[in-house]
Amino acid sequence: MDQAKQKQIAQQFLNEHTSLTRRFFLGLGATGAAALTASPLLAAEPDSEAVLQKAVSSIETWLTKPDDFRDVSRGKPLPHSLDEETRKAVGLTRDTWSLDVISDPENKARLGTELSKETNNAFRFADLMKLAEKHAVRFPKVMTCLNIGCPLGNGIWEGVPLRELLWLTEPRENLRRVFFYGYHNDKPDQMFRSSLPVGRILEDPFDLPPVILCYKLNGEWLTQKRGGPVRIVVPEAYGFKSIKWLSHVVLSNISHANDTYANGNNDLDSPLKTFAATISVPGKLKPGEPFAVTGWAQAGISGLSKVQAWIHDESKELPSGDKYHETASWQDAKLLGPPETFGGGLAEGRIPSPTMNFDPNTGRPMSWPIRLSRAHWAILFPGLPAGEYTFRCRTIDEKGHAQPMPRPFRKSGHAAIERVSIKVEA
Ligand SMILES: Nc1nc2c(c(=O)[nH]1)N[C@H]1C(S)=C(S)[C@@H](COP(=O)(O)O)O[C@H]1N2
Ligand SMILES: [Mo]
Repeated sequence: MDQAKQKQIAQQFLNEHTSLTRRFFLGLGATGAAALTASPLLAAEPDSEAVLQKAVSSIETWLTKPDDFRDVSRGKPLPHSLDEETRKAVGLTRDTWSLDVISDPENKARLGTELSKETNNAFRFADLMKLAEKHAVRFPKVMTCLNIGCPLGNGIWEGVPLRELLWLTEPRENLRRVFFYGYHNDKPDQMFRSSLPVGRILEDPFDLPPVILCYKLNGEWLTQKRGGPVRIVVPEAYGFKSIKWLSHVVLSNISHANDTYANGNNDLDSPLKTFAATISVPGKLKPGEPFAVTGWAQAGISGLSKVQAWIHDESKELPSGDKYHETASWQDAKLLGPPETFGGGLAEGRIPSPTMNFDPNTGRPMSWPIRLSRAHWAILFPGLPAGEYTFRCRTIDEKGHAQPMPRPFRKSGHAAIERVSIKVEA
């Protein structure tokens, strides 16, 4: 990368982050701000703000640019690597896309009509746009792979509730599950399939956003890489439910999940976990040197009320029988408030209106942090004496459960408490 380009990126980054320290201090609120002036740490250390400023400047923007999502797609070749001509030929452009919505031949659901290429009435992009005029919704969601510890990206997803498509088939009886898959090079062994109970599609329990046929991300058409022209997005689920390059929706009377992800011992019904991890931790410090730690947190299905941190002196033994460190002296970190600009390549940096969780007039969030999305946090520490330490962080969800509970099982999604070593040396 040339220097000018690097400089431009750095400048843009600063624009998105200059308000972060303000977010930190303002977020403390009136009582917090008063406590802050009285804080021995800040009174004694005029450098603390600089320390914090430096640490928060490494925090990513709240939204991720579509191209910056981490990609874990399967397929040989990857469907998004196909050239335009091939994509046209296989229906992976908006003007060539079509979707079959059919009854499962092996577990038949009784439908009034099927929509398919075979009967020349497949569902097309123009049909989707017609439904969108009346039913389009937008919501923020973090995309996270069940098998990866870090979110792939955070976005504003736009689409039409999948139920609107189901109604077009006039379902009558024997419909218990819906499964879906995308373009997979016409090779059965490359098929990547996911499924949901029909009830989750028809209704949105506990005010969750609906399961959607998604065609936009952060206000722009869904790119090939993100699964365009159309993908499924399941708000509360791990990434494997959100099928890319959607080509088939199958209405079935099968009584159990039949997802490709059943292979590999994955927990298919596990919703997004609440958990935290670090972005920057100083690995080496001088004795008495104040320092800041920053990180992100995923607000899972059970919400996020707190991020906590704990520094353990390695010369001391950990109490036995406390595998999840429930009795440790955890300290509350500061959850950063909503940023002034959200990043992610939004046009004019504004959240499109309307978007669930955001005020349609001001474009500002109505509550924070937002469930099923990402949040950021920071914490300042006074200096430590020379020695070796372990920094740990965890979340407390809205029900008061500390990470990694209630499910510490890895195959239900990452929830482990992160550990980072800190060395303090003269
Ligand atoms: N068709 C298809 N859809 C897919 C996949 C795939 O391999 N093929 N991978 C899934 C998995 S495992 C994840 S975690 C998400 C990742 O979404 P992203 O690439 O937009 O980050 O896509 C899901 N959808
Ligand atoms: Mo995944």
